[in-house]
Amino acid sequence: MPHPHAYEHILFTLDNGLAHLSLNRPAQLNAFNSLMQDEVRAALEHVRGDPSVRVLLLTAEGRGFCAGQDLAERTVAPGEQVPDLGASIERFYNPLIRTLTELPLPVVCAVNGVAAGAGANIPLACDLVLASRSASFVQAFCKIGLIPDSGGTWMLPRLVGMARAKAMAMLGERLSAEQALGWGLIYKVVEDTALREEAVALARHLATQPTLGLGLIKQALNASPGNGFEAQLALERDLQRQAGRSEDYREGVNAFMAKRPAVFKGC
Ligand code: T3D
Repeated sequence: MPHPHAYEHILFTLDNGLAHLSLNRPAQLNAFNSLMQDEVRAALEHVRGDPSVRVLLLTAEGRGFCAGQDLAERTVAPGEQVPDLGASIERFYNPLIRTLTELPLPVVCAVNGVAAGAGANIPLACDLVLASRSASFVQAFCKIGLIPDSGGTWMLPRLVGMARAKAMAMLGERLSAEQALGWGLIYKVVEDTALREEAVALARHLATQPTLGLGLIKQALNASPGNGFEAQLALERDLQRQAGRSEDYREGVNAFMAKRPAVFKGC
């Protein structure tokens, strides 16, 4: 039985190594208000601290994936002090992106609809991103005088090249799921009605795989853009040394030689 946790603005279950976090403010297209931020932070802390978790699936309820920061929390009456957006980024968005990229396990993201502002960049910090055919990606920040955050200015030029990154960031046009696939932002486009099922199946598969090794693959690939060739070769050596000491490596080799399916424990 999945183990449900009681939250107001997210759904969070743990089931056989799969942690499933679904954003749940559909009427606001899952925009982040402070309570949803607190709940996402708490759920991710649980994921980080629970050694039985072997994969995280991030998705959302309703017709949208996430519309970024809830702008209803950002209206300022004349004479009122403007909120410190740097503090907001430091408190929630940056730690969220760091957590997703540093979790030593695969993070699957199923983008079920429009993804805007921070909501468009959060998937880019995940490892395997599926999007429904009707999903779209909008770097909406420029429309309200802001800059792409949540790692957007780092990820976008690396994924799509500087020319497209600047157009996305300065025009804030909607990018369809097909375009996002063609531009290298996501892994796969799935029919709307099949997205949830396919994402869960992918996550369940990953939950049976050598988690420690997958975490090291993620670490190596995430380090690659910041490393020179020699540094990356040295990192591969060090991480392979670690992988080679895992129980799952021994099991993988034994199972291969015995011509039987491997049974991985994740360590
Ligand atoms: O502030 C900080 O802490 C700094 C960090 C910032 C990070 C950020 O994410 S800044 C960027 C914030 N997000 C946006 O600017 C996106 C705003 N939303 C939109 O541009 C559009 O809603 C969408 C392109 C996402 C979708 O358009 P559409 O036409 O499909 O839907 P809609 O009708 O605009 O929205 C549906 C409802 O969701 C609507 O409410 P209503 O009229 O039905 O009661 C709309 O107000 C609400 N909604 C959508 N986005 C937000 C939102 N409510 C609050 N905050 C939102 N971001």
